[in-house]
Amino acid sequence: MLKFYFNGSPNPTKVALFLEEAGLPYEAHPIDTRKGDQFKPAYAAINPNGKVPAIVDGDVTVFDSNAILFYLAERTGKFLPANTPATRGELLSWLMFVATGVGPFSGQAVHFRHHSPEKVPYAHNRYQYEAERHYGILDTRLAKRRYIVGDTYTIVDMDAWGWARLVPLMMGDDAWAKFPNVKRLVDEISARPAAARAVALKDRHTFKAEMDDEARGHMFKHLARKVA
Ligand SMILES: N[C@@H](CCC(=O)N[C@@H](CS)C(=O)NCC(=O)O)C(=O)O
Repeated sequence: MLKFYFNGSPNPTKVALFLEEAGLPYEAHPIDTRKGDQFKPAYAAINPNGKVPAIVDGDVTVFDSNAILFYLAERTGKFLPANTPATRGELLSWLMFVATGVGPFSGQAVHFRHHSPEKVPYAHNRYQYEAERHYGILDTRLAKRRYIVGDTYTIVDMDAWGWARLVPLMMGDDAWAKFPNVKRLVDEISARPAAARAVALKDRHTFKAEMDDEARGHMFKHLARKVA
């Protein structure tokens, strides 16, 4: 059976959404990143990047949420737009936009807003600005269309949903007012039974809740190093 390595954070949760939507049977393997499970040798052999999510599907191993969504969509033929060259171009463009822009900038915006041990106004401003810019692009895209690519719900919507659910955590409680169309899509997806199951998956396991020195030691290894 497909093995899914996860915790309750945004990147694994979008993969959980796909697995639940597609009805694919899977074994859930918790990786407690606040306890350092991501660096254990058995998991490092699956994901050398030391992050979640990853999957092992028979003799196929895939890490990175975006790669996994694409792999699973191609493997099952589900949640892809119509297969025309033009739509494929859009699919790849928007998938990579989420993978290389929305995801990383969202992560850094959350980091410098909530987790940075020192206040760094320049970094905070840069990542808030870039997060806002990326969600603004998605919002404009969604102003005239129901889904990000094609006419149907696809992996690109799932990909964006993973982080977009956390817009208020990322940019403040009133941030949704700036992105009404993204909010509409997030609300539509979150109302799906598969999304409720994906979000609830983390509750079947007890993950370390505290972001204490142990957790920071595992997740923010740069703290132990001073670069020139
Ligand atoms: N590009 C990767 C990023 C994965 C990632 O940053 N995962 C976070 C959780 S959302 C993680 O594992 N953090 C633990 C750590 O940094 O040690 C993906 O989309 O899967």
